Order: sequence, then structure tokens, then C-alpha cells
Amino acid sequence: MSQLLDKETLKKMIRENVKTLYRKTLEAASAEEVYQAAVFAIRDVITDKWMKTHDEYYEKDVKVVYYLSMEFLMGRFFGNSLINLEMYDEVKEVLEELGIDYNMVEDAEPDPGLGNGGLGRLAACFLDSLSTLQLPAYGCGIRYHYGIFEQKIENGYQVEAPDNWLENGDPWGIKRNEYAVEVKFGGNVRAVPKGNGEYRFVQENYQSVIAVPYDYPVIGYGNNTVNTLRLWEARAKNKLDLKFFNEGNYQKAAEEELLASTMTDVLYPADEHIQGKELRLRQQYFFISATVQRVVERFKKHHTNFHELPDKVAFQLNDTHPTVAVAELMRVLVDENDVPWDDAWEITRKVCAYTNHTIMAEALEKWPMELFSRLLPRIYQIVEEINRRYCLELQAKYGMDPEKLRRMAIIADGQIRMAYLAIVGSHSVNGVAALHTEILKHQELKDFYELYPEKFNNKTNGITQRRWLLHANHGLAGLISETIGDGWITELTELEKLLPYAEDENFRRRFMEIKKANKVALAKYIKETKGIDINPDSIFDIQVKRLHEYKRQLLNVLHIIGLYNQLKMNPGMDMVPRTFIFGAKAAAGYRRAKLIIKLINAVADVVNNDPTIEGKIKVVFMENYRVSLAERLIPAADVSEQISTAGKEASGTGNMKFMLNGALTVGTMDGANVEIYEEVGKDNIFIFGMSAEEVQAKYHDHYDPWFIYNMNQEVRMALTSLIDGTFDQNTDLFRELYDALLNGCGGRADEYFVLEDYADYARAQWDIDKAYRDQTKWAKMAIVNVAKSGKFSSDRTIRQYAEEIWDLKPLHIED
Ligand code: NBG
Repeated sequence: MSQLLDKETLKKMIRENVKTLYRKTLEAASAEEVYQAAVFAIRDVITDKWMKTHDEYYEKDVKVVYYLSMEFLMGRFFGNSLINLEMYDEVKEVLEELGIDYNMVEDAEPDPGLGNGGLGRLAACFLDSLSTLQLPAYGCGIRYHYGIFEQKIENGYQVEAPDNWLENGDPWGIKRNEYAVEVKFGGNVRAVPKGNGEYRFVQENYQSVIAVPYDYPVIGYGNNTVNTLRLWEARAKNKLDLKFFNEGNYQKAAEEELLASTMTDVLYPADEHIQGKELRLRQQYFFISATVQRVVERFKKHHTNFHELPDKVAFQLNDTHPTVAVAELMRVLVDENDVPWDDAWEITRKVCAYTNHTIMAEALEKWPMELFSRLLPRIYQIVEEINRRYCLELQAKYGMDPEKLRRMAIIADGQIRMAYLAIVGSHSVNGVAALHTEILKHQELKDFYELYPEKFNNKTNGITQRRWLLHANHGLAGLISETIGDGWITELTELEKLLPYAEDENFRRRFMEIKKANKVALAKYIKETKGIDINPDSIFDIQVKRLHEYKRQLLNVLHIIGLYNQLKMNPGMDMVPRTFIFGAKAAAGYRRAKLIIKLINAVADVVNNDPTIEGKIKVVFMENYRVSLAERLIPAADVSEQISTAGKEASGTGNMKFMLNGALTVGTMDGANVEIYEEVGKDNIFIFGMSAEEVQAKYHDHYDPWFIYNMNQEVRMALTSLIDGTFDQNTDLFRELYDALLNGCGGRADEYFVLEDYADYARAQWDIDKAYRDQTKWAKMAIVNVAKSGKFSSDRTIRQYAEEIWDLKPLHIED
């Protein structure tokens, strides 16, 4: 047992906690109650480390990075905390000795969905790596009461239900009333003469909200570092304004309370699609203002010279969502601390750095001037001043070029372009995979790359192997540690040592047995939850990610329809049985994405119940895809579907999780797939489709999907199945998809080149079928994938951020 807590003490604590929390004996407690009791027992261990870590940060006055993000998709805390504390086996044993099923306890924890997808999960992987690398860090975000909606499938359609993750309390969070701060909205700005010819700007007649932080521990693996995830919640300053109340103006009296109560209620559930909603801008300023104020307060405890701020503080802006930090830091420095503008600007730029996560136009944040200036009057003035000075610089550099100025200005066409504010106000701008960064430099942000070439850099994303292998796949993790030792847990490139074992028959057999066991476990889960029988000897082919047209789930389904049509014509067709598994949430207002979900389910209904195809294809849509479900699915995958239109997926991180768990990728040369390809070589991955350059050329070229329709019988038949009643009894339900692919429905026909890439995708799928028949070869390929996944650890990514952007040094915390 770890020195932290011996088994008997732990047992006693769990019993005691059940008693004090629930007035129950352990025997009578539910899994949920045992879970809570166990959390409080291990919190004891965590808290000691946590306090020590923060005392040292404070005493040594180290530089700290603040990872500013609207989303942290943490996944469940319990299992992962035990893993990082190296207490997993012991706690499992303790519970089992108490007659409690460990897995039931783990499953009792709600999976907090405080993020949409890749961007939020990346933030969570980064926090794990920061603590493991002993780097001083805070994650700063919002404590939404409702995370991403819970997805239910009713009659094949997605139905959204609220996700009340706090329902049974929040045993991981600690409320820190002592650090509450006031955040001001609206009102007007008054210029007050300072007496020296200058003015101080003060906000008046504003509405206040109090930001209250909740701190969550982020535990490093096998060390004593416990960093903090700080999530802010809104509380009303004055419950009821008595002055208005006494005047009988009840609505006005309750206004601030209402403002506070809705502020942090719910996460916006649209991925890569921003609607300029007032509440969202409020949320952004709310958590940023609270964070910036706290950070500056803390800095002032040790310092009086603000030029030292960049030596002590780094802000990383996770996409444009926290960009208002640039202006808020200026406000706090200039208005509240009398720092001259030019100094404040130099300091701000040194502190801030911006990560771009997408080139999808719908995701680029722009706020209407009217809304922005009404909600944040002083911040608006500051942005205007930043823009004025920046435009003067542009003119000095490029002369009077009105077109260029309009293109590059932060404020133009009545809108504030947050990406441009982030670029101008930062010293670093990074993309999240090599290809993505190149596209930013030479296409999307070309003007800015010309202006500030030194700011641009790449940081290819990564994932934490602690959650995605050590925790999610005990079988494989065990085999690897037994074979090459456990160094890979903190240095993933150690996995290269597995390469020679690809030639070792015994290792291959065990590797494949583990995959098989994971598949059997998933098959059982699918049977229990969906009632569908799937064959564990079939190829498990999985596409799990948000539903988005550019990710092309539609290409996958069309190909399934194509296969089905072939089997109908030729029931004896020789193919390895395939189970196609999907998981995806669609943004509630994204109609076409929801229709694609309905199509997947409709195809599943027909295919799964057609005896003539002899179970050669099964289709399963797993509802409510989330971190904990990913942990079940990915270890059981044979094939990883990464089939976005080239140039559109900034990086992808699911692709890395599959690779690490020994699935082979079928994918386009997009995002980080390109780098996976470079690592494993062409023989260990199934690449198909147009390159990003070819896609770019096709956009400008004449592209005619009808030509493909006419030339390719398989495509024609698959499309026809969409409208001939095969999947919807002639209601024309799927005609919209048919039209979107062939005619465009108002937009471009087949905007994401599904039909253009179809034939090569089908070819790659037959290559997979062929490869899988040779199990020895398949096992070798899968082992090479695992062995070569070292580059994709978020430890590597975070080391690069720390060295190349933050100039952040590790601090070892003693026992
Ligand atoms: C997403 C990209 C993914 C990428 C993650 C993390 C947004 C805005 N972007 O490709 O689509 O892996 O960010 O960087 O969610």
C-alpha cells in the first residue's frame, strides 16, 4: 500500500464517511453513497499535497500559467485520481474486501460534461500533463450548472435532456468564498480628471455579479504536485435591492439576482459554431474579469513593478472565447493601477498567447459593436483604442490601403473580430497540428503572418496516456508494462521499445487476446444497453466525435449503404463481418446534423434486422457519447474513422486515442492524421481521398457531383436508397441529404466532397477487409501503431508550450 494511507485506515474512513454523510451502514449504502464516501477518504490525501503545492508556489514566487478556457471536459475524477495517486489497485482491493464492486462505484460518478468536444477535452488532457510535469498552473473556467446536454435517441431522433451533474453534490469542488470578486456589466463610463491633465475612467450605473470560485484538484502522476482547476460561479451581489423593493419596483429589485442566476447556468452546446448571443459574451467577460482581477491581486502581494508581470504570469487563450482577457488586463493595469498605456500594452502582449483551434468560418467569433459596447462599455473603449493604434501601425507599414485596412482591422463592419484582437494582443499564435498551422499562415491568417511572422508557431495536440491507456485499457497497459517496464506512463516515446515485439508471436497473441477481451466486454455492454447482438469476431469500426458535416459521418453511412446494397445483390459476397459503431452529439439547432443521426439509426434498423445479409454488417449508434463512453469504446476498436474533408479538421485528438489503443486509422491527410501517417508509415495506415491542396483547388474548380453520380454505380445506388423508401417508407425524409449532395439546397452542392472521395474511401475499406484476414499482419500493424504513438502524448505538447511560449519551469514538490 502506498505510504499515503494504509488499507485498514481507508476501510475505516469509508465506513465512517458513509455513516456521517448518510446515516447508514456500509452494507446498506448505495454505490453512489459509497462513491461519495470514498472520495472524502482520498480527498484527505489529496488536500495535503494540494496545500503544500500552493504554499511552495507562493513562497518561491514562481511563474504560473493560467489556461483560460470556456470548456474543461474533465471526465470522471475518481478513477483517474486514484491512478495518478498510484492508489488504484489498493482502493480496488479495499472495496472488494469490503464486498463492494469497484466498477459500480466508479460508474456511480456523474461524468461532468463541461465542454463540447475536442477543445474542452484537450484542456483537460493539458491539465493532467501540467501537473505530471510539475509545472505551476491553473485551469480557469466556468462552473456551469448544466453541462452539455444528455442525448437520448427516440425513434431514431436525437432528443436533448438537461445534464444536472451537480444533483448529488460536488465532492471534488471546494468553494472559496474568500476569493470572490465583483464583475461589472453595463452602465456608462465617466472620465474623471486626475488633476495632472489626465483622466481616470470609471464605470457607473452598472450591474454587479459576484464571481465565486470553486477549486478542483488536478493531481500529477506519481509526484506531489496538485494544481488547481478553478471554476467560477455567479452569485448576486444584493439578493434583492431593497431600495427598489420598497418603491414597489419588484422587477428591478430582482434584476441583479436574475442576472447572476442565469450567468453560469448552461454551457453553449454548439461545437465550432458560435451564435453571437448576449449571455455568452456575459459568460466570457464574467470568468475572465474574475480571473484577471485575482491574478493581479496575487501578483501585487509580491511585486510593485508591473513590468515583472510577464515573468510571473502567462495567459493561454484557448481559442477566441477568452480573448476579452487582452482588454481586461489593459483595464486593470491602466484604470486600476495607473500603469501608462504603452507600458500596459507591452506587458499585456508578453503575458497573453493565443491558440487557434479551427478554420471553420462559423466558429470565428465576432461581436456586434452595439451589444459589446452596451454590455462592456469600458472594455469597448479599450478595444477601440487598441484598434486605433494598431490601424495607425498598419498605415505606417502599408501606406493607405483601405482594402487591406478593412480586412485586417479589429473593428470593422460593425463587428469586433475576436481572433484579430487575440493575435494583435498576444506574443504567440499557434495552430494545433502542422498542417493546420501551415493553413493558418498561408491562407486564413496570411495577412497576419506577413505582419507578425515571429508570433506564429505550431503545437501539435496530444492526449494524456494516463487516462487514455493506463486507466481506460488495463489489459493493454498491463501487457506493455510487463514487456518494456512502466516508463511509458510518464514518457510515452518509451513505447518504441515495443517495436521488436511486433515480430514476437507470443506477444502478438497476447496483444490480440486483450483486444478481443475488450471487444467482448463492449459487445456485452451494447447488448445490455441497446439490445443489439454484435459479433466480437467482426471488425469493430468506430467513428466517435461531434456530428459535423465536415467530419463526414455521411460518407461513412453512405458507404455502409453501398455495402448493404452489394450484399443484397450478392448475399454470398465474401467480406469480413463488420460492426460499424457511431457516437455523436449534434448541436441542438443543427438540423442537418440531426438528420444524419436519424439516417444512421434508420440504416441500423434495416441492416440489423435483415436476415438475408447473415449478420455481415451491424450498425450501432451509441447514444450520449461522452468521455466515460469513449473510455469503453476506444480500447475495443479495430478501425478508427478519421475521414474529415482534408484541410478542415484542425487536428483531431480522438485519432490519437485510437492509435494508442492499437486501432488502425482509415483517414484523410487532414489535421494530425498527417503526423500519424508520418510516424507509422504508409503500410500501417489506410489513407484515402483528396489532399488539402486538392480540396482547395476543387473549391475554385468546377465540381459536379452529378458526374460522379452518373459514373459510379455504387454511389448512384446508395443515393437512390436515400429517397426510394429503403430507410423511411417513402416519406422523403432523407431527400434533404440527397439534395444537399447533388444539388446544394441553397449552398454548394456536396460542399464537403463526400461523393468525390467516396470511391477511394470504398477502396481503402476493401484494403482493410483484406488486411484483417491476415491476423498476423494485422497484429503487427496494430502494435506498430501503439509503438509509434509516443509523439502524441500531451506531455510532449505541454513541454513545448512551457519552453517555447510560456518560459515556464517545473517546480519539484517534496514529500
Ligand atoms: C477543435 C478542432 C479539433 C481539435 C480540437 C482541439 C474547436 C473549435 N476545435 O480538430 O476541431 O483537435 O479543437 O484542438 O472545437
